[in-house]
Amino acid sequence: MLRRLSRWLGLTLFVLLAGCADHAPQDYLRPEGPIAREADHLFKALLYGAVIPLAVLVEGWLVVSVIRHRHRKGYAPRLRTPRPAKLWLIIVPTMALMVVDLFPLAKEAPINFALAREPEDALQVDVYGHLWWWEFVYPEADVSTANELHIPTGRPVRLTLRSIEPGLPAPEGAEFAQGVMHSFWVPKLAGKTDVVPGRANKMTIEADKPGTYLGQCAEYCNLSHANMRLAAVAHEPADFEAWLNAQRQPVAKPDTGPAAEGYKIFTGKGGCLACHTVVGIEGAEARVGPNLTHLKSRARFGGYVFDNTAENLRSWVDDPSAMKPMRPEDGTGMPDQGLSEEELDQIVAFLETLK
Ligand code: HEC
Ligand SMILES: [Cu+2]
Repeated sequence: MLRRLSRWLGLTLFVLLAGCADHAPQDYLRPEGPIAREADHLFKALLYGAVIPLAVLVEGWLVVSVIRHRHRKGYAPRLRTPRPAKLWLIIVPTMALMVVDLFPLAKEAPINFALAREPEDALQVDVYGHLWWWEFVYPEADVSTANELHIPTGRPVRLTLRSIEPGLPAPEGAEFAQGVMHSFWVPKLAGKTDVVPGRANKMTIEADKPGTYLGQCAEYCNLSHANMRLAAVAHEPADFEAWLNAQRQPVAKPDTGPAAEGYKIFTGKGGCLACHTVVGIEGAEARVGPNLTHLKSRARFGGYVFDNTAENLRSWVDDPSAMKPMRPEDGTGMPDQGLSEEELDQIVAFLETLK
């Protein structure tokens, strides 16, 4: 009995201690920006003010009554609480919950939640949750990228989250032509916000310091949900402007060597133009898959899962579904374009020029 108990205790302790891990890139208990901090204050107030006291009260009551009545047979006795106390037990938590629920809705609430405010001077970014990757569009700069959301530090970034862009044609035969639900979550920068078909949900994120903040889709969205990660990359404002400027440059067409051959395949028999945008290549404007104009400026690809090496890119173009479960036959994900070994080398040589 004692042995079994200590085994369970050990296991519980182990799980609890795992929460103290130092290297936890998605630890929301260590906020790294004002929005996340505001949510953290609310969380801690509720945790210490309500959750822990209530748990101690209710669990304590339970334990005491179990011990006190342990010899009793049959059903547990009913708790005998005096009537007025019962009433307060209902009224007080109800009021507390109303305060917590309703105040964020009021514009000039005493506790002014940054979460509900439309910030001034925010950078606007449109976010689209695809199956299974994130598209980030900077409408003022006419730039778009995938899975890596670049932001300036010290400035709120207002995200408009949609599942599928209104009016954008869905891929032929797509099973999920209306889009599906996702949830955008970068734990150190903000709480999560659902991405819902037919809606444009808003949220604000902000980072104090430059760095890479990991996140992921937090709403089950079918096959490759677990492979739908992202990173928010925060730069000093000047560096951010430089990044934006670099993203705006069109690609130069390679003239010689395997890259030039790869360019021909990319724009021709490879069929890549049906799904990908490359600014600078005529007719490369499709947005079924990520914008590849500056593919190599990104650290990872395929939903921020794979290191952006030539080797990985080759395996990807060779057989995308072998690397990441997708169902191109149902219109979700990237199909195997049936290229030969030599063509694969050439197309990767071309992709490697997309700096
Ligand atoms: C039917 C549409 C379709 C075609 C055709 C297509 N792709 Fe894709 N591609 C996608 C989709 C969708 C993704 C995103 C998959 C994911 O991450 O879940 C993708 C992702 C990629 C990526 C990773 C980009 C990133 O940043 O994550 C590369 C590189 C790529 N495709 C190259 C190619 C090349 C080269 C061709 C032509 C040989 C091609 N694609 C043809 C749909 C397509
Ligand atoms: Cu998702």
